[in-house]
Amino acid sequence: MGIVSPGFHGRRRGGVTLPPGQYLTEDFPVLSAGPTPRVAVDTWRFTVTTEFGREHHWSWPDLLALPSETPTVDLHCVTKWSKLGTTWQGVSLDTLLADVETAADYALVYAHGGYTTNLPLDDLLDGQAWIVYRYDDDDLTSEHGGPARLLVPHLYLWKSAKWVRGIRLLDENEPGFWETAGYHDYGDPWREQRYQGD
Ligand SMILES: Nc1nc2c(c(=O)[nH]1)N[C@H]1C(S)=C(S)[C@@H](COP(=O)(O)O)O[C@H]1N2
Ligand SMILES: [Mo]
Repeated sequence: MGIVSPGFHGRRRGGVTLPPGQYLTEDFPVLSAGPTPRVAVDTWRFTVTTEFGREHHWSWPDLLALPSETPTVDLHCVTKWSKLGTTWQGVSLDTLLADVETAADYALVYAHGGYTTNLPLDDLLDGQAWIVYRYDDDDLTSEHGGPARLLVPHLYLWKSAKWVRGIRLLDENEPGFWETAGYHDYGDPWREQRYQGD
């Protein structure tokens, strides 16, 4: 055998390499563990709480006033669909966390409706994650997490909490909703980390 590249275990389909076990879809499936919460922008607030208990808040106008980015990214759901080349608009977590003093290693993300998901803080930084409010040149629909959701495309899509309302920065890892139910703590699609032990 020759070169082992990151996509080595992926599947080639029409010139596209997908993570192992994934198939391509053109439509945009909706996956929600419960009912779709209707979150109003006039009361919307995003809160980052540090490991010291210090809170940082952003209102909807605060969020829209921050410099935004338009990432085009591939999505990989643990139920095996992948959707390539999706374009979003939102604020990078680098921007949101720029003035947040923290030495935490972990993040626990909170959504309206009670959903949570965890990831290392490093995975929210360096251009890897956004709070997005537009998809495909339209306001984000509530089904897909509007008015705003987290987007962390390098991990399985369950980490991209819809209807996001806050992030707690933690010294110790705390598993979220699916992670507590047996899904992988990290969830790297290229290493096919679907379930605990993968
Ligand atoms: N708040 C919340 N966020 C969530 C979920 C959820 O049930 N509640 N489902 C996750 C899962 S499993 C997936 S695959 C994606 C689906 O996003 P979509 O419905 O926009 O395709 O949202 C993730 N974020
Ligand atoms: Mo999912």
